[in-house]
Amino acid sequence: MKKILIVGSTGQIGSELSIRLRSIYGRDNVVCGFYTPPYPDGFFDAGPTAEINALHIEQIAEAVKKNKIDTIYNLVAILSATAEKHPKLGWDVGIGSLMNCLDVAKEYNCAVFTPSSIGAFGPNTPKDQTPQDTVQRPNTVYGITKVLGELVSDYYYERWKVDARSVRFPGIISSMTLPGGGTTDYAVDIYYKAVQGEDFICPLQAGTFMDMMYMPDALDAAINIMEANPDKLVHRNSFNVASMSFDPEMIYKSIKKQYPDFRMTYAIDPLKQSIANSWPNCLDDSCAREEWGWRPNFDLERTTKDMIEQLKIKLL
Ligand code: AKB
Repeated sequence: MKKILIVGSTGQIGSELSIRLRSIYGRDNVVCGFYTPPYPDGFFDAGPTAEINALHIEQIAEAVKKNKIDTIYNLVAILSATAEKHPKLGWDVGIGSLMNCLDVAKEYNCAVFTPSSIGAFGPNTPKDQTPQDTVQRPNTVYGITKVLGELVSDYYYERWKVDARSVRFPGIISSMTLPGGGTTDYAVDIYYKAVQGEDFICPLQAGTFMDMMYMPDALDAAINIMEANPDKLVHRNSFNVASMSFDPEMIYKSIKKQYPDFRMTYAIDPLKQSIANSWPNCLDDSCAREEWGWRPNFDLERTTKDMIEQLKIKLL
């Protein structure tokens, strides 16, 4: 049975990944690292926890040693739009947590998952069916940290056999914990507004296509890549994964089927728009499909149905 440490377990992905990992590997085999409030409801009763500032390597090492950890999920990052406003913070947090996790993994023989992102691509990358191996010249600090993360993770594998693997996440849609500071956050916010009976002001132009993914598929991706047979992996850091690509008009129409009176207007956020313009429209994920059997389950319509059901329970 794996013994897992999640560094950054209280954010959008961590709050749901911890529940899924505990359901697979057992409550006591998943240690949730926490640092910044707010903490999810019942966080401290749900299983083992450890206070970890990811920039303090000795705190990660201590949790790994004490709990005999063999797999680290490093989910610490400052998302794209916030990182553009605070580039040094984006760099220090993204690279600091990555290097600390890799160095601890090297010393204690752990596997490491650190998400990459569609943000690891840039304006010169082919926009449609973006290949697995292609130009990666992002023009955001977030994207640069993600490319560096991919390269240095492969380096630790080649040089020291650290079992580092990852996927390039698209925008993740989920109902439990809000994302914060991302370019793709609008695709979560829009559902909250619809369910709360409010109008939605969209920060991105109609026609801005990006890959998106519903949380259950994102969790499958993060878990299945770490369970994949290493003999079958040609790539490691990092795999394109995709399930749906849409623009603001498409998600709006999907929600309007259930809320015919729902209204969306536009007030473009120039920073987010320029980041979105530099990212691909849709990725080719055939390598993930071939090398470790990646298959998503949620398209836009299924995501909309489930998101609205979950948010009605949460908000009404
Ligand atoms: C962001 O928008 O910054 C993230 C991402 C796509 O990596 N959601």
